[in-house]
Amino acid sequence: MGDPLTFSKFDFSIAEFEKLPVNSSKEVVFAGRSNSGKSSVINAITGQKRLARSSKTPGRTQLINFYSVRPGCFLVDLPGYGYARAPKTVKQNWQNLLASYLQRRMQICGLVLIMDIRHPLEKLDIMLLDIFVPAGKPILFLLNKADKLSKQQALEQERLVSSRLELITVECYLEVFSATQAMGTTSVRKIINNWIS
Ligand SMILES: Nc1nc2c(ncn2[C@@H]2O[C@H](COP(=O)(O)OP(=O)(O)OP(=O)(O)O)[C@@H](O)[C@H]2O)c(=O)[nH]1
Ligand SMILES: [Mg+2]
Repeated sequence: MGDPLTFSKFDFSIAEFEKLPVNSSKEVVFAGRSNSGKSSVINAITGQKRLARSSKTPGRTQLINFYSVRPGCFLVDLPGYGYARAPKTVKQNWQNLLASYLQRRMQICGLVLIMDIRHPLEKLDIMLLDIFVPAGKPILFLLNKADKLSKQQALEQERLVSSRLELITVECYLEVFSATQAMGTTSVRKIINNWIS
């Protein structure tokens, strides 16, 4: 039998957090800056080239996309943050809704925070962590686009991030990843499967 994640199917999109599904028991949330590779990572771990739409234009994913792994169990692809096209009031409203989703949604069983390995833990990533950490749930830090660095440089970035994660009080995982080269997929799948099992 193949990995359960490879059976993922696009289920639906919502534009507002008020429309969250009621028939959900588990949600793994994928968050990160715009263009960090969230959609590409979802494609890599599900082994499907076109499940989530990836794009060179930042801010492409405007909706919250739900991919079902099995009935009631979802991978949730959030729109990327840090893309400054929306008006300030719209962004503020969105941030408030995102915060209440991340803090109160019982179904969330883990957060995958996707970062470009060359620019990890930026201001908006830290803001997101400040919101999510109090929920006490596990976090997987994914250093994506590792193919853009040499092995040595990637290792240095991993060490740097790892030292900063010592301060985090919840269960943490750190993985060097490349969506384009499917690097790190085995360990990432293992962690997520453990969360949703
Ligand atoms: N070299 C390299 N490029 C990558 C990798 N992952 C994603 N990309 C590229 O980065 C760009 C953005 O990828 P997406 O997956 O669309 O990023 P996203 O975070 O979903 O973006 P938004 O939905 O706009 O927030 C695309 O051009 C991808 O091909 C990777 O591991 N290595
Ligand atoms: Mg996307």
